[in-house]
Amino acid sequence: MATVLIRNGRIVTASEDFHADILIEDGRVHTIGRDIAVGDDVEVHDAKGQLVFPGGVDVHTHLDWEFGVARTVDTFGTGTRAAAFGGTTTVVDFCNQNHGESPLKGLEDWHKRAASACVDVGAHMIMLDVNDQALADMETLMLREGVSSFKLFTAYPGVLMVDDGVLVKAMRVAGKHGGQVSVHAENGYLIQLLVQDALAAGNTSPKYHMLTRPPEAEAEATARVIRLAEYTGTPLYIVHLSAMGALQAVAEARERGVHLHAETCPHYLFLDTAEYERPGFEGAKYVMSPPLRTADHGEALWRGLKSGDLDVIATDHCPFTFKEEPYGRKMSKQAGTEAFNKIPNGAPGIEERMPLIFDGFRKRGLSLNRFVETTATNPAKLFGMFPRKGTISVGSDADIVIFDPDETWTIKAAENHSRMDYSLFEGFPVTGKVKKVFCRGNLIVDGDEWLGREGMGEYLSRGESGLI
Ligand code: DUC
Ligand code: ZN
Ligand code: ZN
Repeated sequence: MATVLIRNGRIVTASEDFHADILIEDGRVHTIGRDIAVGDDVEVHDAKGQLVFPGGVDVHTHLDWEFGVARTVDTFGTGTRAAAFGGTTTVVDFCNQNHGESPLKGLEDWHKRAASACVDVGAHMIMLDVNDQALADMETLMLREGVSSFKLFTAYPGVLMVDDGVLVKAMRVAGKHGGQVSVHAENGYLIQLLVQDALAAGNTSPKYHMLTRPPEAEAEATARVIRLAEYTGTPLYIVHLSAMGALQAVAEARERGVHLHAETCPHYLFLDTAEYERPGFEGAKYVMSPPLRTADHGEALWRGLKSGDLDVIATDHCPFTFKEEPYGRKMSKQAGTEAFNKIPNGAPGIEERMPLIFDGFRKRGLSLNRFVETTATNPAKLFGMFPRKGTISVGSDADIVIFDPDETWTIKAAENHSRMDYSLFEGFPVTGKVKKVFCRGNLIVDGDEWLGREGMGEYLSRGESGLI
């Protein structure tokens, strides 16, 4: 493996901001210092005038994933290549237990699909059928398989939802071995009722997805699961937080000292309910759960990022194309033309996250350190990958992004690298562009050129959930 020198860059981590060179050997950061002298055999990259930060860590993706009758369109190969073009070099993806099966079987299936990954990948386990054997399997997952986080749902009754007793059982087991429970927190029964009401009234268009999943459903479920975590003492992570009532519950719990962390996603920061007023079926592009909220919720989330009540920005990349062709109806929003509750639930974003957040943070006066912290360091710490991932320090994996903070460009789905035929952020002007990306010292993105390959990603056996 080549020895690599990145010189003259401005290195930004969650806590530092300084000019230095980085020498990479055997895929790891070997030396950080000024004016490192090397021989002709070393691959040198000049980062003068550029930022150099750790590769992004996206801890919320659904690649090649069967979701009810739908399936996400990106493979691990296409999804992680897109991630890399956007400056993300670590992905933690959701695999799931199937009803009546062991979660270990779910992980085995996931490994086959994940074999095409171009960047390093870990797995969270979605628990659906939490019987005694599954609880024992959770221990095996943590102790033997490197899966230290579990997702449970308080939404989708009859499909994904678990009751509060199950949540407590899972929390107890996860807590025994330093694991963590993540929760999709929306009140499933309230949503079910509102969906029935809407359909009975003949309201089938995409915007009813939003109208039947009100912020109160999220606020209630978030406050409830926080109390359960408070009782068990197990670290809790709220995924894709979108509503200010939910954020308030997080902030209050933190005041009480609850071991709790929360994630939001770029779409909740940059978009609002106006997207559901688009003509025809276009609103289906924005059908994800929780749905987009009114702009005041977005403003509250930005405040949460400033105050520290929100710790992580991840994508919830759950891609279904808008058009049916070429990947078929199962992978397309068109599967739901009959009614909003049949629209495959999820949206893309794996490639846009880092530049979009960089630009948003700059405009909102959040620091570069906080940008790195929320997009790389915190997720690496919370999900047991730090300091191998999420920072630039001696001994860390050389996952590094060279980033031009001044280049202005426009987001266009047609220029993205995933299989998706739309972007939630189409036409957004962005200042700040990924120029080069290294994954364990390998240059995998050089401008518009792809130098990586499918299968080069390694499986990340993760450890205990860390503190931040
Ligand atoms: N929750 C997710 O995290 N992703 C896709 C759909 C959902 O409900
Ligand atoms: Zn969810
Ligand atoms: Zn998700």
